[in-house]
Amino acid sequence: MSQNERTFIAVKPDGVQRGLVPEILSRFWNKGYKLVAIKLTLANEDLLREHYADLTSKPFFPSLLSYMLSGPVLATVWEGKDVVKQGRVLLGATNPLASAPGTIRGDFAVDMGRNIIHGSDSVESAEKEIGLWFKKEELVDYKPTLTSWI
Ligand code: RTP
Repeated sequence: MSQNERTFIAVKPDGVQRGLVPEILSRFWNKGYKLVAIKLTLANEDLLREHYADLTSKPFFPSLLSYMLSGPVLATVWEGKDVVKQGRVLLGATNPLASAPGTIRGDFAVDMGRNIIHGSDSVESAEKEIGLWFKKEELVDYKPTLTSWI
């Protein structure tokens, strides 16, 4: 845990196409996290194979791959206290059947294969994922006035 912890959050292609980007950004912003990097991008297979390296042998991997390649992804990095764990709380459970109302997946998703958003599950995964999706110079270093009040 640290004040400057960072996490990687990606709005998946269904979340982008459904116009949920502003809603999702505002949930992280309003919670008190600082946006450090953001870009709309088309993933490619090599990137996704690295991102989901622990899932490549799973039976659902081919459909996960085509889902993630089906449209643009909004890749973001957020910074703040406990942002990895708190980010997962904001997302809700992976399976929308188990995700509570009030969470992003609980409010907007019905299908595990279209669950709108990804969030790093540990500080180590966050570091790996940020490095995969962003170049160092795309991470912006600044001091927002807001965070001193949180
Ligand atoms: P994410 O990486 O997207 O935040 O999801 P997660 O850690 O909560 O879940 P993980 O087990 O890493 O799975 C990654 C994504 O794969 C899809 N999935 N489909 N049985 C299935 O059909 C299945 N299981 C997982 C989901 O899109 C999940 O978010």
